[in-house]
Order: sequence, then structure tokens, then C-alpha cells
Amino acid sequence: MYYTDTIAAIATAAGNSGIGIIRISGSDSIIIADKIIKSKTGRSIGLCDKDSHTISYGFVFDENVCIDEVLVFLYRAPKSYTAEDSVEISCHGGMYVLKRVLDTVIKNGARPAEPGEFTKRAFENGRIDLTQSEAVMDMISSENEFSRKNSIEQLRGSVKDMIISLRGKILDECAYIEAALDDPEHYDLDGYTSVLDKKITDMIKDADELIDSSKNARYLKEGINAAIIGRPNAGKSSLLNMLLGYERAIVTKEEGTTRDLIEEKISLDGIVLNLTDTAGIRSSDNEAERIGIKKARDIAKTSDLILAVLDGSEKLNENDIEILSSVSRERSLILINKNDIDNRITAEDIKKYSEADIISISSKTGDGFNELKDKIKEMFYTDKISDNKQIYLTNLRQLNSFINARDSLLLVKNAIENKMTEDVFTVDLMDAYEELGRIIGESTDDALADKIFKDFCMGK
Ligand SMILES: Nc1nc2c(ncn2[C@@H]2O[C@H](COP(=O)(O)OP(=O)(O)O)[C@@H](O)[C@H]2O)c(=O)[nH]1
Ligand SMILES: [Mg+2]
Repeated sequence: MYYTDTIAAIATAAGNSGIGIIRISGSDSIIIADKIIKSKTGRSIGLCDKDSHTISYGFVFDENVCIDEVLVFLYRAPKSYTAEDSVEISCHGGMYVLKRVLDTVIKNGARPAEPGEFTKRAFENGRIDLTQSEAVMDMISSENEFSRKNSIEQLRGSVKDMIISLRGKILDECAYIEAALDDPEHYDLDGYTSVLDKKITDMIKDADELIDSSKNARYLKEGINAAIIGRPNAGKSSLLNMLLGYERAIVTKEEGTTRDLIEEKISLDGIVLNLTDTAGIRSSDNEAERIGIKKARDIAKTSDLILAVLDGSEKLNENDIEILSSVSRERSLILINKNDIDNRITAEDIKKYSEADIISISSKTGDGFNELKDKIKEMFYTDKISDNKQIYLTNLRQLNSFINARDSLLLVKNAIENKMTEDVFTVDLMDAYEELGRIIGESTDDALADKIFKDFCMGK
């Protein structure tokens, strides 16, 4: 292993806890640990001679001052997280003592690590690829079972292996074409185009399936952003409260009660909804209310799902009509609320303005809640996804590169259809190959890697 400078950071969460870990990685990490970690009486415990994957007991000393009683985990390159020599010092988990130990480590030759720098080293040293690096962060931030499962599979290399295999297939075709153009006596291109056409068609079909399921998988990972919109007093805040199971938002008979956005997460049988309750849409002279209404319109534009609430006890008014006309069929559900009292709105009234599915509910009694839940699951195909072991590209960067690669394959198919010569195919095949390389970090420029690791947490 070549020489690398030695980095150090507190790897555990900020705030006091039972145990806190200082992580050190780089060529001098064991030497530094040996300098500062000693026996109770300040004698050497011989860390430099210890085997990899051993745990030693000792005390951290800053010169003659004893700082903490610790356990030291020692890893020798390449069998460590970073693939370099590394040490983890397991200290008492108070923030002050951890900072004090970190300062001592730095005073003895390490430098503070950048966010994500340990994982970046694991990537640069070839222990993991870019998809596995991203899976590390996904694992840390996962908040549900789907996200965790997806992260661990990706960490185990599922996406990497799939991309490598696809790249291999593409490269084989390029190599064949190049060889045949160079050496027509030994490689025959007769009939090759139809063979290639079949292969490319299959690749595109698989890619399309992956892209489709990945888009839905992202909802499972991050939750579906759902906005509750509707005119004042339709029962939006009541719906939020009903879904949450407690009185989060103020509900009154008065119009214009909710002004700011109220955001809450709920889980429906494992599907997370990031719900936003909004101000009732109407024309208003009040400035705070007007700002609230603008926010409501804006959030509706960017959400994955709109729950458009109507007050079923009153006829449609112009505000309802404006809302109904503005929501799309694919992304919206229309909820006729207050079905526990008189109903004055029919499906026919609504269908004049919108084709979105309609559900009759009561935010008071909870009626229609199951139907709403089933409909959301159906819209986002989440049943199908959560149950099987397929691979998904839930990371947007990876998905976008994959889409670009698929588009390059489509160009190959077009070129075949337009009876272009074989040398044209290789250009687009190589574009697809390069773009797939970006996913795993093979054809990554430094700027992209820097950008990815910058968003990591400290000590990871
Ligand atoms: N009967 C009945 N009243 C409801 C229902 N949902 C809301 N309300 C009432 O309608 C009024 C306005 O409710 P609110 O949730 O504040 O509406 P928002 O302005 O759309 O947020 C309140 O008096 C609620 O008690 C419902 O399902 N049934
Ligand atoms: Mg409200």
C-alpha cells in the first residue's frame, strides 16, 4: 500500500451517549494510536506489533494527562473499511471527551477528515464502487424496511454487478464489430445486424422495466410527497389529523384557519406519505393567507400525489372548479369529504372538470380511509415492488445515467433500422458503455466523486 496521509474524525453521532468512536485511517494511524494509547501507568501496550482485527485495552494520554479509558480496534491494510491501516478508538461517548481525544490524535499527526472521506478512500482504493458508496449513505438515512433492504443489497454489490454485466455485453458487441472491420477474413458481419438488433432490443426491454420499477421504488424509499389541497373548510386539516391519528392541525369552522404548510410523515402499511396540509385555495385580501395560498399552489405542482378535498355537503363552487381543472388524472385523487352528512356533489358533477379517481370519505368517522389507502398503493405499484427481490435504482443520479444509457441503445436500434453501417453502431454502443461506467464510478471525473462524498456525514 502506498503512503496516504492520516485522517481522523468522530464517527458517532453528535451529543452524549454511552460510547463514541474516533476513527483514524491512513499510513500513520497505528503509529499515532501507539503514541497516545498506553497502559494505566503510561507504559506502551505495543500497538505497532498487534495483528489486524485485534482489540486492545488502554488509556489515551495527551502527553502526561490521561484523557480517557478506551478500547482500540486495529485494522491493517487492505482489510479495513478504507482498505488502509485504520484504528477505531472506542471512548466514553461524551462530546467533550470525544473532542479532546480527537484533538490529541490530530496533535500527534492526523488531520481532520472531510465529510465522507473514509468512504471516498474505500472507493478510491477500489474496495467499493460508487453505487456501494452511495448505499452507505442510503443505509444510514434509511427510515423504513424497504429502504434498508434496498441499501444492503446495493451495498452487497447488486447494482454494481448488474451494471458490470451489462457493460460487458455492450463491450463484446463493440469488440466484435471492430474486429470484423479490421479483419474481415476471420470475422463475418453477414447476418450480424439482425443478431445485434435482437440483443439490443432485449437490453432495451430490460432497461425499460428497470427504469419503470425504479421510479416507483423511489417512492418506497423516500416516501410519496402528497399535498392536501382544496377550498377553505373542505376538511383538509381534518383529513391530515385523521391520517395521522392525532390533532396536529387546527380545525375550526372558520375559513382560512391554515395558512402555513404543515408537513407530517405517515406510514400506511409500510408506504410512507410525506403529507402537506395547505391553506384553502380562494381569493383573499389577507396578506398572510395570500402567501399561504401561493405556497399551496406551488407545493401542489411539485408533489407526487395531490389529494384534492371537496366539501361534499356543499355544491361545487368556483374554487373547487379551479382546483379540479388543474389536477392531473395520474397524480391526483379527488376526495368528496363529509360523507357522514348530506351529499350535494355527484361523480358526474366532478367528471365535467376532472378525470381523476374519486373517493367518498369522512374525515370525521374515518369512512373511505381503506379505499384511499388501497388506491394510493395501486397508483404507486408499491405492493408489487415491496415483495420481491429485484434490483432498483433508487438513487436519482444512477437512474439518470441509466436512462441516458438506454437512450444510447435506442440510437443503436435506430441506426440498425436505418441500415447504417456497423461502424456507426459502435459510437452509440460506446456512449452507453461510458454512461453505465459513470454509475459505478469507472468513468467518473473527480468533480462528480467530490460532489457525492461532500454530502456524507462526518466520520463516514
Ligand atoms: N361532518 C363533517 N365535518 C367535517 C368533516 N371534515 C371536516 N369537517 C368540519 O369542517 C370544518 C372545516 O374543517 P377543516 O379541517 O378545518 O377544513 P380545512 O379548512 O379544509 O382545513 C370543521 O368544522 C370540521 O369539523 C367531515 O368529514 N364530516
Ligand atoms: Mg385547514
